[in-house]
Amino acid sequence: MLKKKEKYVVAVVGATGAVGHEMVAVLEERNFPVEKLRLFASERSEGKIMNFHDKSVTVEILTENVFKGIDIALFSAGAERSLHYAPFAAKAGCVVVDNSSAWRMDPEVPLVVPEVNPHDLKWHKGIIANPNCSTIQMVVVLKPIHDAAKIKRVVVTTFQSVSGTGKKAMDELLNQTSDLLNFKEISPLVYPHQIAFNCLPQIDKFMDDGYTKEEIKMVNETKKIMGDNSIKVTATTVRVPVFRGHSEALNIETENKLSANDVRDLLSKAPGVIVYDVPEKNVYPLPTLCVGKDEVYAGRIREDNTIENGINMWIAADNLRKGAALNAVQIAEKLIEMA
Ligand code: 25A
Ligand code: L14
Repeated sequence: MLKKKEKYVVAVVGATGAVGHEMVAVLEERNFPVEKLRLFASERSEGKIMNFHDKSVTVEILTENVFKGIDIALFSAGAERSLHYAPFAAKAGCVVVDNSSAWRMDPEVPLVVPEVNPHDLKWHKGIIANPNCSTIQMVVVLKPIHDAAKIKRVVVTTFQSVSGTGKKAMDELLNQTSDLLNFKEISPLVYPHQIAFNCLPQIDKFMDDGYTKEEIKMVNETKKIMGDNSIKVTATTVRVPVFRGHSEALNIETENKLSANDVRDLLSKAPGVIVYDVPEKNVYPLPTLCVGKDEVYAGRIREDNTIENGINMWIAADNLRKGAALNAVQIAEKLIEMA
């Protein structure tokens, strides 16, 4: 459990990665009460300097023994590192907010989006999981709809940017685009196919039933965060040649009737959501719009007349912020509030 203090010793594990960088930026931007910031990565990054509030912080190598004296550690160094190191951190009295998939479905570990289930933070045992980026932005809009009209089923298709995979994937999209425009040969490294000028209906590995792990994550994590196993979710997750910002097409079936205007009204009052929906002026959410923003943008809100109670909408959010770093920092802020 976190003890109440004026300021905290905070660590970012995987600080040099795409999400890690954003974690440091968000801690600074939100003026998180940091007594001391410690940054960890692999030996590849040892000695690198990163800035935090005009101070230089040197990146250290992550080992099992670094966690003594650290109050809060934000992890984003991949699932393997989280599986191995988070228990050492928890044992040393540090509260871990883990951005990987390692602990999310562990029944001993709360999976939290502060706008949806902050109450689940009460039962943590030292490790708290940050959900998958696509799940986070979806549940932020599902929650107010579920509370108002009980969701029966969601059909979601995602349009996910390459930054979710990390820096190497962003380099790959940039290099392939430039090479193809210059009539050069390309050879895919990070993704199984060319990502520039293409769409790949695969995110993460395939499972035996033909779904990808990313699709399964959206199904299971939604039920856990919403605290309701009866919500049916089916997903198709697609990688698109966008650097940053994930978009999703949602089809939502509810128990009780909601008009498109009811949904606009509910979402405009919901925390963390901006209704961005003026079709006659071509106003709808876009990845380019939501980069650097904290909220989930919702638009194209309309009734699905093929079922009794159905709503279609399009949402977009910054996957590195609300989908990862910001949600993790918001969890840490809630922990402080509750301490
Ligand atoms: O293991 P997974 O689960 O499959 O995760 C794979 C990748 O997905 C990203 C993350 O990429 C991770 O490496 N990722 C994981 N969870 C994510 C999530 N929820 C997620 N992305 C979004 N949402 P990343 O590049 O953004 O971050 C990697 C960070 O982890 C640090 N790290 C790696 N091994 C570590 C470690 N830290 C401590 N101990 C270890 N053993 C990593 O630091 C980075 O901060 P780094 O020092 O290894 O890398 C610094 C720079 O080098 C690049 N790089 C990475 N791998 C290689 C590499 N360069 C050359 N060769 C490599 N093999 C990185 O891009 C980084 O810029
Ligand atoms: O957090 O976009 O489970 O490749 C792992 C895959 C995050 C996105 C997670 C990607 C995801 C990532």
